[in-house]
Amino acid sequence: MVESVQRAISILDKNVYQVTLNGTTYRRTVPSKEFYVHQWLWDSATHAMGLVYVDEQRAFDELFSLVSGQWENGLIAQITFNPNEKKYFPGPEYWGTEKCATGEIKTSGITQPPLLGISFAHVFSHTHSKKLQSRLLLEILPKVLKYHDYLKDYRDPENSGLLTVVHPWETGLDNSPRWDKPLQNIKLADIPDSVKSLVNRYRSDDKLGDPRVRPGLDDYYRYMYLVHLFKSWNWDYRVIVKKSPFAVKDILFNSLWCESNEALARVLTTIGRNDDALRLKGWADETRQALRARRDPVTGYFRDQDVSSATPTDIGANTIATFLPLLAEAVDEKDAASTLSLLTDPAQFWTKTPVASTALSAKEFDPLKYWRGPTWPITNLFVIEGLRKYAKSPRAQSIRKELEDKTLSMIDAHGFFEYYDPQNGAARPGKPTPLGFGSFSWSAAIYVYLTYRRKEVV
Ligand code: 2M8
Repeated sequence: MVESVQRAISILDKNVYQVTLNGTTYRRTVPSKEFYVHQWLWDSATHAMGLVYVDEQRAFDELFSLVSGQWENGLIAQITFNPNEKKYFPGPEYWGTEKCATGEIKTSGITQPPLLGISFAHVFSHTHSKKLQSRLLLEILPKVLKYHDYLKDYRDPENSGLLTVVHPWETGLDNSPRWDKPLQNIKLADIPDSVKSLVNRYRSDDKLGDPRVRPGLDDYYRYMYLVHLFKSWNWDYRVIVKKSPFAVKDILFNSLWCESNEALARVLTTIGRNDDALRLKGWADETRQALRARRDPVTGYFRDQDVSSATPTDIGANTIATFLPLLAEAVDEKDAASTLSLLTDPAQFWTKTPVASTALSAKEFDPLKYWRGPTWPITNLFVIEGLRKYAKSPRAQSIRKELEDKTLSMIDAHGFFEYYDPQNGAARPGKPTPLGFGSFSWSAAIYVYLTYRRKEVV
């Protein structure tokens, strides 16, 4: 264990890089040098949550860099680019967002699940340095709050309590079967040849990674078509949210939104900003209510909704997203037992190395394919923190402890990879199953986080 923590820290150390832009020097951690060579929003939010236990300055730096590319409208992008790297497609030249971020800082044009508020609150409450605490409040908190204003204003224009995501990459679970049907709204025949040939020429994930486990070519055509459309609408999010052919109320994204508002409200209360705290608490409450209504009483699954047309439709795929409402405390006490039974059902999610990202019983389940079955430390982290919320339930707490143990031993035994075979925990290399990219920062950060966090709370 101690040795693994050291190995985790050394991966986080190897994946850091420094860059000076607009006269300021930034230190950031990339997800994996094998492919993901830029800064990703929810990866970095996770890195900071682990780093704060071992290096407060680096946790601060991670967040400082993350908010540096904030757009004028408040958006914090999925990717903040490293100007010196080329291997990732689509790089900065494909987004047409030069006017949106500041000066030399280049970003993609979409966002990712709003874990940032949770990460900020965690880093703030675990930072001992007075100087860093005050820098967190002065230099980072205003930008995180502005990001939340952006999300509420632009992504929930109808004030439903649920934010809309407009790209599978915004969901973080890019290739989840939940998006198969909504993506069918985009007909391949409608995608211009220029977009397809860009993908054909420059796509790199299937060259650097194993094409058998990555999203399909048609998926990539659609991903890049959405980028092309948004660019043609000048990244005007009033238009994008109204017209995007992919528009979804995602359960996972909204559960994190709810808990991020709660977490920030706690920080705001601590520093005496009670009105702001109430505003965010109000958003959390309305989202929690709206999430509750997304539970299908027959199956117990929480259902995402396709809102790209005037008649919203429920999305049927059975995935790990259904456990995220635990984190938002949106699973009523009367329903908690059935959610826990679903989670621990060995025929669905509780595999040898749980939690499978797609139910074993689902027709789309594939133990090796990107977000269609493998176990990911990041989603396990959310399930663990979700179970922690149900403190009064001994069953929830014993499942949580078991999942913490299993997640740590999976990483201990197989190394710090992007994801793992849910049936045996296998990863790369030297294993029969080639999974994901290696030396992965968030697996390392989560290892550190879980190791320390379990010591501080009962
Ligand atoms: C994966 O997503 C990127 C696009 O954002 C990709 O496949 O190219 C996802 O697993 C996402 O959740 C993650 O943030 C990113 C970097 O780890 O990789």
